[in-house]
Amino acid sequence: MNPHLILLSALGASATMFASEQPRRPNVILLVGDDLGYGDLECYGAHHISTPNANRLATEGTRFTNCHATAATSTPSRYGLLTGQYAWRRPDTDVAPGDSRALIHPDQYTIADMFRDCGYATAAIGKWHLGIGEVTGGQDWNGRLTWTPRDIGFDYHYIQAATADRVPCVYIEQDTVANYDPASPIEVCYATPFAGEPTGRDNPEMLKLMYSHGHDQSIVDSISRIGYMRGGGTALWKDENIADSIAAHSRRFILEHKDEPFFIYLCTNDPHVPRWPHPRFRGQNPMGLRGDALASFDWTVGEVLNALDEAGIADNTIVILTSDNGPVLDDGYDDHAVELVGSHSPAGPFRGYKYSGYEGGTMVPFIVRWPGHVPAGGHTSDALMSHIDIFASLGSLIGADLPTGAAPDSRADGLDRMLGLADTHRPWVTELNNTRNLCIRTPRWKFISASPYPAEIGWGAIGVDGPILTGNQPYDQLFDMQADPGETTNVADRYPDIAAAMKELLIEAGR
Ligand code: NG6
Ligand code: CA
Repeated sequence: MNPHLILLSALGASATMFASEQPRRPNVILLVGDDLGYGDLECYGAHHISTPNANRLATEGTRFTNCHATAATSTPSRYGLLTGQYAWRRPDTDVAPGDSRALIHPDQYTIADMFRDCGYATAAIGKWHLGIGEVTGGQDWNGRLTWTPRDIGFDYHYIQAATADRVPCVYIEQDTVANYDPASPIEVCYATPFAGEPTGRDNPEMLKLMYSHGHDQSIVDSISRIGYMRGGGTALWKDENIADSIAAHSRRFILEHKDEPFFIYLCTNDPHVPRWPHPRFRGQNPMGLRGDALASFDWTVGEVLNALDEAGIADNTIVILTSDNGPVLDDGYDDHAVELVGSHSPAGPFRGYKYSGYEGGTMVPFIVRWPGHVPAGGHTSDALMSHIDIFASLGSLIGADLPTGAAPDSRADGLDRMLGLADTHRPWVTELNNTRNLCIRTPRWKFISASPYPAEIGWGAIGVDGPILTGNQPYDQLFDMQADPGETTNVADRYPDIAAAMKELLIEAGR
C-alpha cells in the first residue's frame, strides 16, 4: 500500500474530512483529450509511442484503470462533465454541428459557475462542441456572439465552436472570432453549399488530406470539413498550429492567474480528426498521423506541466488528464490510421471504440496529480468511477455550496476515490452509446439492453478490427467483467437472475 494511504487511514482521515473542516482552493486543470483511447498512452501500456509527459503525470500522481466517460461521443460526454447531469436526460445532446445553439442554458449551473462562485478565475480553452448562441444557425460570426461560455461561468474562453472537422474553422475568444478579418466576413451553413465555393466533393484535387467518409464539404486549409463556410480570411486556423494555439493560450492563462485560484477546462483537439499535427511531431513513431497527433497531445500535457513549474504553483494545482470518449482509427479521413496501427491497441484490452456501448467507448485514461495530497510514485487505483462525479466531488473539496438542483447526477462522495485515497467502487456507472442505448456497469457486471438499432457503425468509422461495434444487439447482453474484461461472451442466459437485476438497476439509474 502506498505510504501516503497508510498514513491517512492510520489517521482515520479522508480528503472529504479535510475539505469539510477547512475548504481548500487548489487550482484545477481538467485536461480533456478528444478521442484519446485507454490504450493510447505509454503509461497505459502503449508500446509504440512515447508519451513522457503523461507518464510523468502518472508517476507524480495516481493513474486510474476503471474510469468512464458518461458517453461514447463528445457532446453528451462534455455536457455531463460541465453540468453534472447525464446527457441522456435530454433529447438534444447528441454530436452537435458547428452552428448548434448553446446546449447549456445560461440559467443552468455549471462546474465553471461553481468555481467562479468560490472565487476562482475560470477558463475554457480548446474544443467546445456544446453550441453557442440562442438559435441554431442564428449566430453572428461577424459580430458579438451570445450564449457563449462566458454565460455559463467561464470568465475567459478561447475555443473552437465544435470540432476541427466542422466549420466554422476559427477560434472564438471572448464572444468574437479571434483575429477577425473584416475583409473576409464569415458565413456558415450546414444545409447548402455556397455557390462558387470549392468543396471536397467537387474539388478533391485541392486537398492535402483526402476524406474517407463524410467530411467532403467546405475546404479550409486544404482539408474538407463537415458543413459549409465562406470567408474567414486571416482568422481561419491552420490545422498544424491548433495544438500550439491551445497550449499557448493555456500557458498564458496559467501564468497570468498564478496568484489567484483558477480552473481551466482545457480541451485538446488531438487526436481527433482531421489529424494534421505540426511537422515537428511527425514520424516519431510508426503509426503515421494518428501517432503524430498522440505525440502532439503529449507535448500539450508537457506545456501545461512546465507552465505550472515556471509559475511555481505545481504543488497547489490539481491536474486531471482524461478523454471525452474512446478512440477511433478511421473517423472520416484517409490518414492511414488503420493501416499503420500495427500491434498498438488504442482501446487497451477493451472491446469497442468511440461510439460503442462496449467498454472501449467510454473507458478512458484518468490521471490525477496533486503533489502531497494524491498518492504518487506510480500508484494506481482500480476503483470503478465516472466522470459524472467530478463536478460535485471537486465542489466538496473547495467547499462549494451548490444551489438546489445543481449537478443532479454528480456525487460528492466520489472525492476520495478521485483523489486516489479510497479504492471503493462507485456502485454503478452508466455509459451512453451513439444510438442513445444506455448501458450499465457495476464492479463485476456489464449489461447492455436489447436494441433495434444497428450493431455496427454504418458510415465507415473503423477500429482495429473493422467497422466499429455499437454494442447494440436485438437481445440483452451481460458480461462478467472480472472473468471477461474484453466482453467476449454474453452470459445473460447463464445468469438470468443477474441479467434481470442489472436490467432493474439500469431502469432505476435511468429514472
Ligand atoms: C461523426 C463524424 C466524425 C466525428 C464525430 C464526432 C462523419 C461521417 N463522422 O459524425 O468524424 O466528427 O461525428 O466526434 O461525419 S466527437 O468526438 O466530436 O464526438
Ligand atoms: Ca471525442
